[in-house]
Amino acid sequence: YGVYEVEGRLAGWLRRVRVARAFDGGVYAITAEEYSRGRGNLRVMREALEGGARIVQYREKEKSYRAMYEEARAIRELCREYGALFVVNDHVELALMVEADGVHVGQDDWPVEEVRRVVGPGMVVGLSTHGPAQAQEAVERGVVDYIGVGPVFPTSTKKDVCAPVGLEYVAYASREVRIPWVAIGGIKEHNLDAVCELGARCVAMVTEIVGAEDVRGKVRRVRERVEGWRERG
Ligand code: 3NM
Repeated sequence: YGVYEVEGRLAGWLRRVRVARAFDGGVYAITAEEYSRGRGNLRVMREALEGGARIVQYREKEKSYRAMYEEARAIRELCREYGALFVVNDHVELALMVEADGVHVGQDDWPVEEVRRVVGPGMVVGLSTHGPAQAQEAVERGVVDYIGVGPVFPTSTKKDVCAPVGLEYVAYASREVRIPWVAIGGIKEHNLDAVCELGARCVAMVTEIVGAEDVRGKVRRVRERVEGWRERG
C-alpha cells in the first residue's frame, strides 16, 4: 500500500475503536437550549460531561454560524478534557471548522458517502434511522460508524420526526445491527430499563438531560443503569 492508504486505514481503525468504546454503556447527550431552563448549552454540556456523558452532540438550528462556531469550539474543548466524543449535527462544515470528532446526519441530509468523502477517514459519521430497512441500508453501504435508532417513544423535541417506531425497532437493532447504535426519542429515566432490557447499550436523550434540574445527577444515574445492563451481558 501507499503511505496515504496506510494512514487512512489506521485512521479508520482508530475511529471505529473510539466509537465502539464510547457507545458500549454510554450516555449520548444532545444540546437543546430551548429546553435548558435558561441555561446555556456550554454550561449544560459541562454538567453532562461531569455526570459521565461519553458522547455530546451539538444540535443547533437557529444561531448564526459565528455563534455556533464559538459555542461548538468551547464544547469541543470540554469534550477533549473529559475524553468524550464530540459530534456536530447536520452542519458538516461546522464539524470540520471546529475539528469535531464526528458529524451526525439525518435521512434527508447529505448522502453519507459524500459526507465521508468530505470529512475523510478520521472523522466519525453517524446517521439517524427510523426503521429496519434504513438500518439495513446504512450497514450495507458501509460508510457510517453508528446509527440512531428511533424515535422509540413519542417526542416533541424533533419537529420533523416520524411517528414513534417503538421498542420493536430496538429489539430488531439488538438482533441484527452489527455496528454501534444508539436508541433515541422520548427516552427518560423511567422508561430506560425497557430500552436496555431489549439490548440497547447506548441511549441518547435530549429533554430528559438538558431539562433536568440536576443535569450531573441525571446523567450519572442513567449511566450507572446503562452500565449495569451492559455488565449483565
Ligand atoms: N432524533 P427527546 S428523536 C433528535 O428518532 C432526535 O432520530 C430522533 O428528544 C430520531 O429525548 C429526537 O427529548 C429527539 O425525546 C429526541
